[in-house]
Amino acid sequence: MNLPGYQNMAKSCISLILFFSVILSHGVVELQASNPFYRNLYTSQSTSTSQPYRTGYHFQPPKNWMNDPNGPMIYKGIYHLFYQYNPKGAVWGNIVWGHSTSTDLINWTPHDAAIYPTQPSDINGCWSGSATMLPGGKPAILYTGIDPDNKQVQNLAVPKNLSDSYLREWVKSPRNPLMAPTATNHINASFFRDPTTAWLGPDKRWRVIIGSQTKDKGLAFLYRSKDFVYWTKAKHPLHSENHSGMWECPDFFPVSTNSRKGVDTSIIGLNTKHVLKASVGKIPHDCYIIGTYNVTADKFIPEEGSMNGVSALTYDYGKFYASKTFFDIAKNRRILLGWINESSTQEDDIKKGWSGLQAIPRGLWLDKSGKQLVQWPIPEVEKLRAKKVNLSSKLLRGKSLLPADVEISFEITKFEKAEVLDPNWTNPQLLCSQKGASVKGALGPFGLLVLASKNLKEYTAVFFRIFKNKNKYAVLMCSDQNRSSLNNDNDKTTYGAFLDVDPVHETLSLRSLIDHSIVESFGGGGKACITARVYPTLAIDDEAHLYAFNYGTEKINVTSLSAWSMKTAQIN
Ligand code: DQQ
Repeated sequence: MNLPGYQNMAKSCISLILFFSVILSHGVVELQASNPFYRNLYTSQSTSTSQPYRTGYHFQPPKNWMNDPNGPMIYKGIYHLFYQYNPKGAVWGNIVWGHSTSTDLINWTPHDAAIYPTQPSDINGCWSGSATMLPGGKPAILYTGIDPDNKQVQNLAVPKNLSDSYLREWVKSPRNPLMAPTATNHINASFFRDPTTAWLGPDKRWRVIIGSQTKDKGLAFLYRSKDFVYWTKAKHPLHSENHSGMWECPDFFPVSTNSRKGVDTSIIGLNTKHVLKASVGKIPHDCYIIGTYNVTADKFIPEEGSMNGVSALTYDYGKFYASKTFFDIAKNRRILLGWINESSTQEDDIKKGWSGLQAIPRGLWLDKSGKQLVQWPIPEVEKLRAKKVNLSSKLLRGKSLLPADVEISFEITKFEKAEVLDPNWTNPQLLCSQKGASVKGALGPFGLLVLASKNLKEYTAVFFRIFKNKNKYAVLMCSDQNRSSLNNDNDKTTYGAFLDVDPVHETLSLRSLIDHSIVESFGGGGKACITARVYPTLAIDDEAHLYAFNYGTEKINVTSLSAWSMKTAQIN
């Protein structure tokens, strides 16, 4: 079955009063223990219509500001998420480590803040950092503290009580800070932060990298330690790149070359490659480079690519930043967590009393091409799937299917009329902005309209376009937020990515996790991810509809379509 054009679709929508509609005409479808200020940080907040943008299954604290995920780990079968949190308001500031735990990475229980300013070495803030499992299964956290002179320094905290699987209390090292800018090490005290999970070399020395910048060069300083307390800066950074600016929240980990299974951070060897990721503030995106790690020389040797520029490999081409992975030893997988910030104004954030979400945790592995990573929502999220709608009927209807999880696959049989990709069209985001969802093409735009009002005055379009590129075809994936809300104060930037899928021989798939004010989309089975934040004024709750569409001149087959409404997760 092919899909009807936009205008026809609009007419169809108006005539159909459905909570959920898929119009298909051609269908085959976050030491210290007891500072009372940092206790009871949370009072519950309702998710009533006065709060239409709070999520049903994406992690967020009950109120206030949240940014980077910190120190994710699994300890005694309990997953821990710490996060940058402002206990005093909905804007960034007063940063402490919020803390929640989970048995499935989807349902979360809140705890008191785990790490908050108590020492000179973190008196002005406890910024991002990571957890490392020391021998004997003892967790240790390295994090950035802001000292009395506003210098960025690195600190250590360890659990007060190892028999508490919830790791509720943390003790800071009396030797903090362990790593600091000095008169002789040439480190800029404003650009020295976000230690990674440490890895152990065959020489029994720990290594950790810290994000930094020298002039316009982004870099990852390397430190080594025998005891996790005394750290020495290596002569050379692990890696650096001119003109890439500050590298925030670096991450460095091995991936298997022959399996989707995760690899422990300290494994260096056969059948692995290494990934270096940096949150490049000036873009701002989480970019990564695939390469090999020579532990003897302590050098990362990139295969190709960069941390900057339009062709940089990026975890997510929409809103997704300061991410971090951890090795889930219970399920032999590497999990990626990332912060999704708001697209609304600061005034609106203050009014609603909160700001910031976490993406659904994603499994992450090396694609079989060896040239890029693949990400996919952890299967645990599927437990929230409730009512299912699938291809069995031409016109699909049900009660409100929002929040939702939607998977759709497309098949293209005729490519003759595909537009030719201009060699100057190298920037996919720009191309998506120029050729938004309402610009008719040949093979596309086709995809999903989500969080759409009945009259299509509001919708977010996640779609594909196919171009002829020499002897092959290029697939563009876009998320167009232009019509996402009648409120024009929001950032409605259009996002885009080229998707490494051969549409002649492969099915083109799209999955979108739709949750009130977030649309997290995965193209080509997770080869390209785009996350958007949107704030509809009409398409709220039962008035939010979902459509499949094709606004290209050529026929597109929908080979499968499954959509589930999602149960509400316990989120703090
Ligand atoms: N957020 C933290 C920093 C990090 C930045 C401060 C990235 O440690 O560099 O809240 O979002």
